[in-house]
Formats: sequence, structure tokens, C-alpha cells
Amino acid sequence: MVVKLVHIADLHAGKTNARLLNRNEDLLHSLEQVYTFLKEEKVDFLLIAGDIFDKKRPDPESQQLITEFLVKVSQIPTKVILIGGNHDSASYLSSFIPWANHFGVKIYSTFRKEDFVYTLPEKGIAFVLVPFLSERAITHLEEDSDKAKIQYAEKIKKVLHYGAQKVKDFPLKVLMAHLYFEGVKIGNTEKEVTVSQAYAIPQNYIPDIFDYVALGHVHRWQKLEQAPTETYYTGSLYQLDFGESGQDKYFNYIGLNSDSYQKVEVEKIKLSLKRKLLKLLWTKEQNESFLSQYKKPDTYVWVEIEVDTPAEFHLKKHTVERIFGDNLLKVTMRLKNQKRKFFNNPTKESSKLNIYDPVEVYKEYRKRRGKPTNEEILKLLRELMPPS
Ligand SMILES: [Mn+2]
Repeated sequence: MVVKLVHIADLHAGKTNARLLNRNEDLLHSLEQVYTFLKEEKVDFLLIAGDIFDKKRPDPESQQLITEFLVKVSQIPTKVILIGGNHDSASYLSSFIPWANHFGVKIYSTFRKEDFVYTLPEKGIAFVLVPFLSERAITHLEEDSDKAKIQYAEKIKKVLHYGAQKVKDFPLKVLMAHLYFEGVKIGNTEKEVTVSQAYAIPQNYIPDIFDYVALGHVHRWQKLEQAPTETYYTGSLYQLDFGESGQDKYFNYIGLNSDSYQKVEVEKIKLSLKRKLLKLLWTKEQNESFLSQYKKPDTYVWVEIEVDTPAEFHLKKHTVERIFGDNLLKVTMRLKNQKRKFFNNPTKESSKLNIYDPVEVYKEYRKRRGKPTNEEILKLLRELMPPS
């Protein structure tokens, strides 16, 4: 049996950056490259590992982009299998299922233990499909956050091993999941990971019987070195935000051969990018030519300006705006020789902050900004989230 797969993830259709820069053009540019590849290589399955949309209720243009892509792929021999990510709304994705089934597109929007395995006996292959499982859905809001983390990881482990058990007799076995694993590298400033970090799953919880594990969630391409089998995040299809500034983007092409000595072959395919994001620091020592070398039609920038005073910042800001025009997404100030007030100096207690308690998080937030807590908000939070 020989089966060819392409693994992509984190499409984030409908993503916008500062100044409402819409990124669907970037997504389309990458999806077209994927489509051409599927067609030319006669790929059997396209795996999409979650975060199809950027928002729970996507705008119509993004919905159309995704629908057109799925319908287009359904007209070539490649079969699509997709799972929901943490950005996707399970109920929204489910609304695609009636027509998707008709077009041979398999959608696993939410985890159901009676339906998370897809088998094709004639091809000798079985897929275990684990969409994003919310931490809140499967743990209690514990006093002790470490306990909740262990509880979450153990439940995921059970799900993965239960799936492995169900497909063990197939010659070829593939797991696709939208999850966050321990020890992975993330884009520097990506917001969504900060909370999930606490819920990271140990890599050795992945059952070793799978021939390939297709992951979504982390936006940087990487192989999970501590996993017991071939396990990859392929990352996003374009630089989604400045946390991904300078990153190259890829998808994976996987060849599975149950009769070969080398059962799995993985090839990393580089995507050409429509637009690039770049974060620049303009120091006091550098003149304008430092900035102008980065002025390119496909490069969108965030410039941090180093200054001695806020007045100096406002002067220099005009220069930056003049140089980059519409390609300037963000300008920020960095005061020379002055420590940042809050974020670099967290209080001692904050290291023990229970991030699962909204009341505690709110109090710490106000404290770091040197502001009093608002009693009304505290009261409302307590009402909404009674201690479990
Ligand atoms: Mn994502």
C-alpha cells in the first residue's frame, strides 16, 4: 500500500492585522500553491489540522474563500479531511457538514468518542481525528492549576490511546490533532499560546503505533523530537502577525508505504509568500537610510523608535510614516535608558498567579498598571464565575 498525504494547518481565514490589513490574499496565494501540488503529485489526502478560520463567526468573504477551495479540491482525486482548531467554532464548522459530505470532504468539528476514527480498508489506512478540546470542557476550575494541567494532559492521553487501539490492525495509521505539546518552539509574541502553555501535553503521550502525526496549533514549522513517532507542526501558511516576523512557511508532503523498509518519508515544501511582516528597531545611532532599505511593496513593517523623550518620538514618527506609507502597520516608542514600568518588573507574588482564576488575574492586571481594582467589576466576575 502506498498513500500520499499533504499536511497543512492554521489557515486563519479572515485574519486582519493592524490598520485592518486583510490577509485573505496571502492565504489564497498559499492555498493555490497547495492546490497545484495536490494536483501534480496526485496526492491521496489533504489533512487540514485546524484553525480554518480566524474567528468564531467568520465574515462572508472568508467563508467563500474556504468553500471555494474545498469544492475545487473535491474536483481532483485528493480527499480532504479537516478538524476544528481553537479559533474555530465547532457549531459553525458543523454547518458545513451536509454539503461537505456530498463533496467527499470529511469534517471533524468537535470531539465525539463515537466518531473520531475514519477508516479506508481498501487503502489500508486509518485516521484518528482529534479536534481542539477546550481546557475548560474537560477540567474543573481547580484551586490548584497544576492539578488541572495534569488532569487535561491525562484526558488527552486517554483519547489518543483509545484512538490508537481502534486503528491498531490497519497497515497505515495516521493521527491528526489540534493540540499544544510541551517543549515546542513558538513565534515570539504569539498571544494565543500564553494561556495554552500551562496546558501543554508531554510529547511521549503520543502513542508510538502511528506512522505519522499531523498537528495544528503552533504556527512555526517543526518536528517534535521527543515524540515516539514522526510528529510535525507545519505551522501557518503565511506570517500571521509580527510574532512570525521573518519566518519561512511550509507544508509537509508525506509518503506512506506499508511494504517498504522505510515506511514513512516526509518532505518539507517551502511556500512563496505574498506579503512579509517585519519588525524593526530604529535606534538613535541610525539615520533614515536604515529604514529605507526595508521599503518594499511586499513588506509590511512595525517600527519601534528609540528616543530620549516622547516629544522626539512624535517628530520621528512622521519620518517613519513618510518612508513607509501604507506599508506601515504599527509605530511604537522605546525610551532610551529607561526601564519599562510594568511588564519587565513583575511583582514577586505574580509568579504564583493562578491564571485560571479571573478575579486574581484582574487584580494583578490593575496592580501592574498602578490602578485600583474596580469593585463593580470584581462583583460581576464573582457572580459570573463562582468558585467551583
Ligand atoms: Mn492557530
